[in-house]
Amino acid sequence: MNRRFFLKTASLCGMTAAAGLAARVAFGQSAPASIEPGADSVLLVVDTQNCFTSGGTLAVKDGEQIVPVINRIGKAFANVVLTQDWHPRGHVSFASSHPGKKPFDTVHLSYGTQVLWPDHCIQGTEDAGLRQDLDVPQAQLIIRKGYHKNVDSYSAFMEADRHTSTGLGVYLKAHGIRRVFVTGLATDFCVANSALDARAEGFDVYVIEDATRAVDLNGSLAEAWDAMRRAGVKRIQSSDLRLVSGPVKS
Ligand code: VGL
Ligand code: ZN
Repeated sequence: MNRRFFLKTASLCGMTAAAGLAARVAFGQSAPASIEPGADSVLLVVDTQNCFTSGGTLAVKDGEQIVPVINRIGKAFANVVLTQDWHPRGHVSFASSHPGKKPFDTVHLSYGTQVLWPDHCIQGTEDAGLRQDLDVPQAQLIIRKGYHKNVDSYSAFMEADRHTSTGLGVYLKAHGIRRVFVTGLATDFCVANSALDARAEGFDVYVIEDATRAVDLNGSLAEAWDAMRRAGVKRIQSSDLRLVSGPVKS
């Protein structure tokens, strides 16, 4: 599977009070709603599309339940970036492109193991559209990914070949962003890979767990959380955010 669980475990010894709070948050224990998104923060809304929600071609269980959570917290972010999984017909990640294979089988490609999916999120179709109930009108950028026929891209930052950049890291840095708050679908694939790559590009990264839902294929969800923890991604809930009312200054 195209997961990259290689980053070193962070040391928990000798930490400051602030680091202690961060660690409690990272381990999902209760903490005051103390994380306040600011002008240095972006809300990344990953693949919140019809294809990944009820009635879609690759529906994630309860996927649509994240939309009201994203809409609520979105109001506290001046900076919002959306992504769309955006495949051409005959994409290499589709089981239908590999004779004899079925969805959720795997194949070996030049860049590693690829999970095969049902045909999904085909460019320009209603299925690939963003959820109509998603309400973050201030979103300033939509990154489309997975549009190269022979390369998949779970991550919003880097394609599965591990060297074709989407440009998102450079874009965020050019806008003074230091903290990335990740939401969307699916926790164990595009959300996790985006969070890991955001860390690799030097951002402070939070995954807002209740604003994500998972596929959970053969233990992929536990494995993804473990990799994110080891990489220093903070696992938080939307209730951990201190949402200032009114427009955020930037
Ligand atoms: C995704 C499987 C295939 C995702 C995209 O958005 O997590 N998962 N394509
Ligand atoms: Zn896809």
